[in-house]
Amino acid sequence: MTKEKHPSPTGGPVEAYDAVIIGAGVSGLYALHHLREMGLSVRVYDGATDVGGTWWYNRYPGARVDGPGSPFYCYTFSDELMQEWDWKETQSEQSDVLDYIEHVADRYDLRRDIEFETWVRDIRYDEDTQRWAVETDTGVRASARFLICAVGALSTANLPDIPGIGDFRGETYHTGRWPHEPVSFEGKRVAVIGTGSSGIQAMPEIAKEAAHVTVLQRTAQFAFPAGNRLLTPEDMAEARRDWEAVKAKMIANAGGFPFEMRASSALDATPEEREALYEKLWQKGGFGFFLNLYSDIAISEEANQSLADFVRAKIRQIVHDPETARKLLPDHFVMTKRPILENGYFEAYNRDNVSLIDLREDPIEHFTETSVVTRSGDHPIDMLVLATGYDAISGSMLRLNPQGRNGIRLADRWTDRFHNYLGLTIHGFPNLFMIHGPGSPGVFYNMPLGAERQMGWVGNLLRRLLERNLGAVEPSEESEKAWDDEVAALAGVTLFPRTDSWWTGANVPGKPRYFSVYLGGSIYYQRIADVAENDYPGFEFTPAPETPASQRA
Ligand code: NA7
Repeated sequence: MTKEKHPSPTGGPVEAYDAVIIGAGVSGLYALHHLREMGLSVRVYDGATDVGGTWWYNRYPGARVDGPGSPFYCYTFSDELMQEWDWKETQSEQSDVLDYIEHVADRYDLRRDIEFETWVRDIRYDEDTQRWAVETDTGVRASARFLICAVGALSTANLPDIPGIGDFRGETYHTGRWPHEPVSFEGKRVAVIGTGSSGIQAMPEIAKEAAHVTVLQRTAQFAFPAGNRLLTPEDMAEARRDWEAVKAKMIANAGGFPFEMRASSALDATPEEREALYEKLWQKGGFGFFLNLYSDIAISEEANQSLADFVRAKIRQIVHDPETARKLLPDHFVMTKRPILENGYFEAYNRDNVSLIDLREDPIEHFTETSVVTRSGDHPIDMLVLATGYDAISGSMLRLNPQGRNGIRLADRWTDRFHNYLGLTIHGFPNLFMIHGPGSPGVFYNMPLGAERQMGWVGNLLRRLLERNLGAVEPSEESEKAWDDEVAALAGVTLFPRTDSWWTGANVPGKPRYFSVYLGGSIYYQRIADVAENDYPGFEFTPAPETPASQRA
């Protein structure tokens, strides 16, 4: 199938494709590769100047993989790719991950179908032609039968609305929009707002150079030693030795990584046994900490408390000033906000040039041109780093301003819940597919592998449409409701919904407040495979209109 140009009813030319993909990050790149292999004409739009998505944007100092890490944060579709790419560290630096993604783009010649520096600002479905109209900020307009939204679960910056923040005249950076030019902290007084993964990674690096760093903390966090280490040639050889078996393990694992998880309960161990396990894992560091934990840490309050107490004791041990240590002690259930891997975060508070303001005791009142003013007084600063996170999971979808059948707006449908079916599709939005959207395992799963598996499923559904000459597919409202219940039931047995986090939408004022991630990646992939095998219950198919698709731009 080929790309065609047709005149647009409003003037400029409209480029017509079988599929448009929004986003050239980890998911969008795989989607492009997959749909190309199917023989479809595809165009990708991305606002950045190159591939990488979140790895292109997040260039703040200290940015690293903070998941299970290399070498398994990778695509699995190509054995050659695995064999030829050598990862340097277990917790790869941002630039290393970006190198890998760029290598994938080169190797599969992906850039030729990507239009960079092109923001999609509007997507509209036309029921008569069964096509999506895509409007961009550069004036490029496209039409496509299928729309793949690979827009990232963590890409719409959450900018705090604090009185006077716009008046501050010093340099201001959001960690997720970090400049490409080097940023110098030398001799500067820097305020960092936010103590999630980004703030906790960035602060110790900034403190090495800055005159002073003031951390403005809203919620104290549990953070664990990253245990980053170099990967040796032997490590890589071992990872590749039986790649087929490794892949099988990744597929079987709940999080998409080739690790065994401990099945036993913390409550079956004595306090001494628990302490010994936590200490062993703490000394080793890395995401393995969480994978090797007791299976009920995020389920049982008592089990949770045993780990929370252990980490709080560690914080007290590491941080010399008792008052600072007190402010750093988290009081939520451990693991129920995104667990954080740190590289010298707590130690950094022992430096003379780092201080902490607990916003619960001493809230920000406003900014001036040269300072941040909290209840206790004025703190002169030269630079403001906003490590304030994202309108996660749903924000990037809504930013596309989607309008489905009959002009229905996604913003109007997603006021109370992020209604969806299988975390992939939305009623009223035919032939639109989300990768890592709400209702999917998304951020709880190995992102490259998850993108491959979701796209594999989407590809099969598209094949069904094409082979049977069907025009469009969308889920029923009932199936969305049932899916929502399923997501809620899985979350309901855990402690996750009981803590305010970006997983529950609590970090963005006015957002629906519920835990919208499908817990249990392996169950999820079995579920969606079953739906495909049973001929797509929960979906409604519409016949293709008379006119051939190629003339329906
Ligand atoms: P996170 O994890 O959402 O962290 C954002 C931090 O910013 C967190 O400490 C927030 O406090 C804080 N925050 C947000 N808004 C404000 C305002 N208005 N005032 C003060 N503090 C605020 O984002 P990250 O970028 O660190 O990490 C995102 C993910 O990227 C991470 O989980 C990894 O998966 C990779 P809160 O906890 O909401 O009280």
